[in-house]
Amino acid sequence: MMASAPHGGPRAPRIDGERLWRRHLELARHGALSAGGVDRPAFSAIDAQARRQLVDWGRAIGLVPSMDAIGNLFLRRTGRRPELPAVATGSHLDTQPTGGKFDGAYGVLAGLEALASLHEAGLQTERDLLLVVWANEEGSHFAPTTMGSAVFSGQLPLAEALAAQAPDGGRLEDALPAFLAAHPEVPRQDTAPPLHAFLEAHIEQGPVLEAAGLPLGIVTGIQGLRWLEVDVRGQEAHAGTTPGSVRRDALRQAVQMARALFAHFDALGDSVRFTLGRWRVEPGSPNTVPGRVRFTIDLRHPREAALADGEEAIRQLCETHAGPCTVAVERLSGSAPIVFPEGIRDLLDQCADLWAFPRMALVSGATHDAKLLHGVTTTGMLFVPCEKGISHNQLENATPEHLAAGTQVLAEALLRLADA
Ligand code: HGY
Ligand code: MN
Ligand code: MN
Repeated sequence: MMASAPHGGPRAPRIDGERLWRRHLELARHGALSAGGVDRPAFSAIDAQARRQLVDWGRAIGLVPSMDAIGNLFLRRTGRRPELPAVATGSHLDTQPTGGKFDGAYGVLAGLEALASLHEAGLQTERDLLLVVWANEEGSHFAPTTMGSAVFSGQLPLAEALAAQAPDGGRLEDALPAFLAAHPEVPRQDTAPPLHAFLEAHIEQGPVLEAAGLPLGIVTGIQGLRWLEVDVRGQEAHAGTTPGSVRRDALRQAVQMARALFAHFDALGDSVRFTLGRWRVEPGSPNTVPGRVRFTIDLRHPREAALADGEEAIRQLCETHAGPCTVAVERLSGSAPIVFPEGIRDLLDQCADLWAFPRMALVSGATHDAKLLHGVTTTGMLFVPCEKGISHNQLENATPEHLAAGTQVLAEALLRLADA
């Protein structure tokens, strides 16, 4: 059952945009980089520090923290009828290695600010409100991306997540206990709380809203995603004594595969997104012919069929260019495209109307925890612009006004959902 179509004026209290902006700067200190970005790896001590800061801010407005077995952090605001499924909002606090201040953090701080404004206005809702920090959304160290929300929604078994291995060989099952223990004041709560709805606010991480000159986007859906790894094996050899004609050079063949893959996907135009993000060359010595090369593929498209065709083309082209080496292509993870329910998009649109913010509908090019929550509850997303659409980059930037606009609409929608 969705919240009733908003009638009358806005009901949410005015949020404090200055406090919201200030908290982004304070949170960005945890993992601050010299060029203004943030490196806050999932499950690291820095990630735990940022979370402890959030728990302190939450406690100050009466939020009660808990954490589940994969490290998803929940801050609960009790409503008049705690027996009803809660309304949740949030995002993630882990970042890319050269991340920015806003990817993920905005959705968490916008949710905190919405709950703080209700607290200060003395407004209690029917349903509990839950602020959530999903663990390891980026997946850049321990794959897959959106790991915490995938475990919460039952789409990734906990045991499989714990078996995740980082490029340096470290296993999550060895790193997680210290991370969980770094939140001594947060009790464990392993049963997933039932949710009535989940809303996520996020920077767009693309150029559309800024180009349109709009402060807000109502997200219609999220494109599909597949992560693969290509593993090319040849034979290590002496760089000085081994003639090219007898080499089984894994890097030479991997480069030819990459060239063919770029040519293939370039020809498909801008609707497909194809990225070779991480290369591992072994043994990585200047005077030894590489015997093994592994490289990752991040493939995205709004249509599942195009993803399937893309994966098939990847497999064929890698085989074609294997030369004297062998090649294996492994699918690491993936998620199908989703469309958010009309009802929640309409509610967000109407709440934006109540606060007189112009907006547009758009698809998300980036993936988000809301995609995984889509499988277990009614989900929706709000976007605000970021400067030049730059993200996963230290230059990521947004304006206090846009962050406040998205937060105000989020607060209005949460209030209406929690009273439905
Ligand atoms: O990869 C993504 O789309 C997200 O930003 N982690
Ligand atoms: Mn994100
Ligand atoms: Mn990201």
